[in-house]
Amino acid sequence: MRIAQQYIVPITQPTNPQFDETQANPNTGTIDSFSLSLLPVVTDSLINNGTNSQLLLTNSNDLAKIALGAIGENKPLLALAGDDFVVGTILPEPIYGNAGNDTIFGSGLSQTNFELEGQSPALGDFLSGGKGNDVISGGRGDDTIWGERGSDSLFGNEGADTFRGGKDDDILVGNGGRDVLVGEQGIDRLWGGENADIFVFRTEDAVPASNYGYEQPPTDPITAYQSVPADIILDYAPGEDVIGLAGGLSFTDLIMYEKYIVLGDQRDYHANGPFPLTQTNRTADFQVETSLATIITEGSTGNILAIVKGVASNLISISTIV
Ligand SMILES: [Ca+2]
Ligand SMILES: [Ca+2]
Ligand SMILES: [Ca+2]
Repeated sequence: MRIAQQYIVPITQPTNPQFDETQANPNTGTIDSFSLSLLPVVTDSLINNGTNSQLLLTNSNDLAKIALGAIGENKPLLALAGDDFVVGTILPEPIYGNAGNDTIFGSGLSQTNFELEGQSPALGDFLSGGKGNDVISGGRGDDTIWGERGSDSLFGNEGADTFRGGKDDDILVGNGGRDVLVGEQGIDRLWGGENADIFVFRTEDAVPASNYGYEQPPTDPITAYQSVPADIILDYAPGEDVIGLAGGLSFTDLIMYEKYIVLGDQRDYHANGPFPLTQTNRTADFQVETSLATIITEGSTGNILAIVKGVASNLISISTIV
């Protein structure tokens, strides 16, 4: 399923070319009024703490656009503490946000319109959010994106990307390419986007089934609303996407059943992608949606491994991941 174009880069267009660091809001991924072209360009010579094996930013809130070739496979960038805003280049780069609510773009961005620049490289970036609630976009290439601790929003963009959400409740959006999405701990929302994607689940991340869902669509959805208890796939494409079982689980260990679930806020569970991070004109009116869902549980415990929105159980393809 296609993810809307607006999710490719979750930041807003700058309205004022004047650079003003205080206007940046790495927590939400928004930039209110500075131009990307005025971001400090990070090169070897500008880094006091650099060594031959790594580049270090500071423990404050850093804004950094990496110079082409300044880091690479054997020389990662460590943003350290603070809410950092880091933009990489078209080359494959390892970037660690470390502590703080970081915003990381793996590929270069055009300086004028925030579109992805350059051609798709053969190799992708390794992007790690570390602690804190991070916003990470892979850009072009086959990226590896780890949210780690905190409620992270991870966007693969183009290429076959591999995600690990880590602890806490994350948003994983694969976009184009054959992506591998692993939400890990917490209640994660998963969108594969275009192409055949693999959603991976493990025994240790499963949650107690409680009494989730209904046998028939509730007559009064507002009062029937239940919060989602486990990882949920919002755009599963039958015949394309696959559920991958890790950690020794196999198809015979599963029990799958169908329920009607009442999702709220509906806008957070739309098949086309999450509510845009930068869209602030969200009104207070709470919206619910009733949907058929397949609940995938571990037979021995009854724990929920995953919820698949809008798809009957006989249309779901299961595969064991070694
Ligand atoms: Ca940081
Ligand atoms: Ca994080
Ligand atoms: Ca997670």
